[in-house]
Amino acid sequence: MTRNLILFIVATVAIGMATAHLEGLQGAAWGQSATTIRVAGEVRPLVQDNFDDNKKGNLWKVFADNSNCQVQEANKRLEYVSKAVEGNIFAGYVSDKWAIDPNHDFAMRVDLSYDLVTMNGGWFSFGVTPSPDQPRQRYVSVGIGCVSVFPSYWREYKDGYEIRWDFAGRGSGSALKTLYISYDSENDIVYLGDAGYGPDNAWQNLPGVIKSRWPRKPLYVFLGGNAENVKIDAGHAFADNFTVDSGVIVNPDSPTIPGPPTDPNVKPTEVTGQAMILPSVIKRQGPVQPISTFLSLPEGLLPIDVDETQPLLLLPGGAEATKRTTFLWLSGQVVIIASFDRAKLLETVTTNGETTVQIMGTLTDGRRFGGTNRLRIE
Ligand SMILES: [Ca+2]
Repeated sequence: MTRNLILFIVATVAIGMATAHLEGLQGAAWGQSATTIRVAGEVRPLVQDNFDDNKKGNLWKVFADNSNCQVQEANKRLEYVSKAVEGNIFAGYVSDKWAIDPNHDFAMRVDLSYDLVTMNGGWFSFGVTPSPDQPRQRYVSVGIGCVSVFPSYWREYKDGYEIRWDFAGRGSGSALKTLYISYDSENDIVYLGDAGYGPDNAWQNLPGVIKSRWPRKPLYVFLGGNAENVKIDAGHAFADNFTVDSGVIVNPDSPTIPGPPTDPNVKPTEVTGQAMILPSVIKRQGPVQPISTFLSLPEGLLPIDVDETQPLLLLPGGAEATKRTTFLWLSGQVVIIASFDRAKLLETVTTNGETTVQIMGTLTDGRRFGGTNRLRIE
């Protein structure tokens, strides 16, 4: 794309932005409705639950191996109760419609209490799993509990049939401990401990687990108890003050790869920008010119937030950009200028007249971004 054309598009769009809303588009970065979740970088903590409402909010889903154990919010905390039955039975909360992006560092903590002293084992732990429907199949966790009348800290990771664990005594002091999990994404190291975040506070380091084993999987958070033939009554094993202090929260239910959408009137994007598309009239019999697009993203994003390894698409038709340039515009907003061949659009839209087209791409945190505008086919 020539510099003159870029300047022309920029000037045209700058005028258009000042005088009109295109399709009424507004910046709409993804966020949960729960006031406790906020988009990364805006406010800390990102996610917090003190359980003081004594009822499960919309942050969580309940998972339980069977009806012999359960978690329940009571007494302003999350309590685990269990009957004494054979086997190792787990019940807990699993994050619902939110997860942590393993492509960024994160840090989270919780207060745990476990005051039984028994021969058989019982624990309360928290951690992350890439498998929200089967959270006991794959996870990294740390917790406290007791086995062989030995009150202990316990960390574990499981990946299918492979289970690795370690433990350390926690003495006869307070049953209430604050535990910390933090993650160095670049080096793929999980830090677990009871003193704080990072390597300086870690009781244990777990390298090569999260991204090496579960690449690009969003990490669901879980909090829960498990017991091996131990009767645990209410108040003996509980969690409180769960907090994600840093990280990038994603909505894992949204596809992270643009699908082959056919209806651009359906709003498929999670981050909506303003799009301009030139020419505004395409003549089927006219000269075969590329389609040029200009997309400005909501404030707060940076050029490095755009994943240029993922395709930028023009819909309908799904043509990939033949050229694309991303930069920070004078307004402080990210602007993406791109060129597309027109053939796929014309093949897909067979009827002449006004049609809505959309530009769609992906951010490095997995969210999709896009913008729509109208053009006329003749
Ligand atoms: Ca509480």
